[in-house]
Amino acid sequence: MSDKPKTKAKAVDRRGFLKAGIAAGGAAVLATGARASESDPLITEIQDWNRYLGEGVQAYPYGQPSRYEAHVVRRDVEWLTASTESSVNFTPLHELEGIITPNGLCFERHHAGIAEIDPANHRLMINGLVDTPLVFTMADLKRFPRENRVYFLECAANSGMEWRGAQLNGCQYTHGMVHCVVYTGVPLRTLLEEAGVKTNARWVMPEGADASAMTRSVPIEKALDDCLVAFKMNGEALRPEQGYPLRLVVPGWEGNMWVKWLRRIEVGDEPWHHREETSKYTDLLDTGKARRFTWVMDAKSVITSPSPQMPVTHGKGPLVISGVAWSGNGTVKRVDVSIDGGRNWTTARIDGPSLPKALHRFYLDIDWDGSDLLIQSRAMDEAGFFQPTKNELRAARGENSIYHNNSIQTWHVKTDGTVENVEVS
Ligand SMILES: Nc1nc2c(c(=O)[nH]1)N[C@H]1C(S)=C(S)[C@@H](COP(=O)(O)O)O[C@H]1N2
Ligand SMILES: [Mo]
Repeated sequence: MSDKPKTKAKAVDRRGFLKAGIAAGGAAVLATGARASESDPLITEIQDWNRYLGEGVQAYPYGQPSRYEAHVVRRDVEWLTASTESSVNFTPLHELEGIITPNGLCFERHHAGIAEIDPANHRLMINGLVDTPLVFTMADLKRFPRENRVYFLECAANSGMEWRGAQLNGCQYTHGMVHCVVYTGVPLRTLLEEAGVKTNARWVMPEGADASAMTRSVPIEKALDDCLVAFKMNGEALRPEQGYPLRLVVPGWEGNMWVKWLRRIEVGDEPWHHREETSKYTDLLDTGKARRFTWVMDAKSVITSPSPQMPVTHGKGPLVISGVAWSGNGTVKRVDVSIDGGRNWTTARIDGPSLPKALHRFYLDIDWDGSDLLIQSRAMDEAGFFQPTKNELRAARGENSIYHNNSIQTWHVKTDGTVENVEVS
């Protein structure tokens, strides 16, 4: 292990922070681990699990994670939970790797609880400005050509509690209203063409079958572009909490439009101005005016480890900085990481698939000298958009907003390895 010469860290302000060595090209980090000659009973002795037969095939065969992973669960924030029916919980981003969110860990946001629907009793209607209003059963939908696509879903309120200052201690809470899965479904375009869209059609309104009857106005261009009517996630049926048996997928656009328990799509010539696009999911500016129809989720990223729930426990030396980046504009082209609060940036290594409107995994492998770090990540998407700093975002959009906070997150890694949510000025 190469220990860099130590220098004492100063106060928690950006100027006082020292740079830890960044491994050139990410390849020069020395391997960690003990020498095999140092006897460790866990490797030299035969352990019980190596000696005795394990559990047999389970009678109830849906697989579960190891019991040692029982802490890897969705969590909520008590004071953000109005009632369990109108609620949200958060994806444990800090525990995940790669780009796919396991089904049981996808955050949930419901306005009226989880509708329990027998797929045999589920229908999807297309009506309004169409030549032939149609009603589909689930079996009907499964006879149309289908597609598989990987997309992130981000609630517009993700990071909303961080607008005015650093608040929640963990990327699960600050950034956990995002998930990314592979959907299987029928292009909405195919179903609209089947019904025959009239020439004066400009908007569609998906509606949910839950007690909130969630509705949003979606422009016809988007409906005919990449939207999917999906019935599978990560290969298996949608989970009840994700809209079983059918949900709308609106790639790159705010989660609220991804109507779950999808029962109807009305085609019209103007937007409906419903609750979720007027009093909610609009961005109140300092001028008192509100931005509306801000659908695209802009370039964003966060370091998932180290982070407050994922402290450094191994001391100085090789340290893997891991994070996720995404953009509703397409692929993420580049992610930069700073370890000194944004003064110097190093281009991180994107590893794994780079798919449009999907999570991207990035790494920066450093040699930590044990001093305080202010770690940040900054994504740039294929349209050329960069994530703003918190102050840049506030200058543009004021401090009244909740939604669409895509600003740069800072974690303070302390000398003892603990990590805290902070802001730099
Ligand atoms: N029918 C219906 N669809 C809905 C909602 C809802 O409450 N009812 N919540 C919306 C919101 S605000 C978000 S962010 C996403 C959350 O999707 P998820 O629960 O799969 O994470 O679903 C959207 N679709
Ligand atoms: Mo949402």
